Order: sequence, then C-alpha cells, then structure tokens
Amino acid sequence: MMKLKVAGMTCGGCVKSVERAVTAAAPGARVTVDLESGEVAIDGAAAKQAVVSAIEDAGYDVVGEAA
Ligand SMILES: [Cu+2]
Repeated sequence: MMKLKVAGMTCGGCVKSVERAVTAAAPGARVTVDLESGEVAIDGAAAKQAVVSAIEDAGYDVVGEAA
C-alpha cells in the first residue's frame, strides 16, 4: 500500500483523472482518492516512480507521501 499526497485536485473530475492515470501506470492496483485530504492510496503492485510520473503528467503535483 502506497499513499501519496497530491496537490491540485479540486473536484470529482480531478479524482477521476488521477484514478485513470494511476490505473494506467499500475494496472490491477486498487486506487482510492480522498479529495478532502488530497490523499491517493494505491493498493497492489505499483512502481512509485511510474505512479508519480503519471499523476504529474495528468497535471497534478505529488507533494510527498501521506502517513
Ligand atoms: Cu477537478
């Protein structure tokens, strides 16, 4: 389980974009996005660098790992 703190998500559309980006970078992983806290949880096999790049390519900023 990896948890990232992502800045720039403001609505349900952003949540969907991030979910899509992470799913594309980590096929088979389960993605949970908490819009309020800006936390993106990824459950399953995922390469952190690939996931971070995918989120940033989608237009959001990964600001760190969530506790
Ligand atoms: Cu949005």
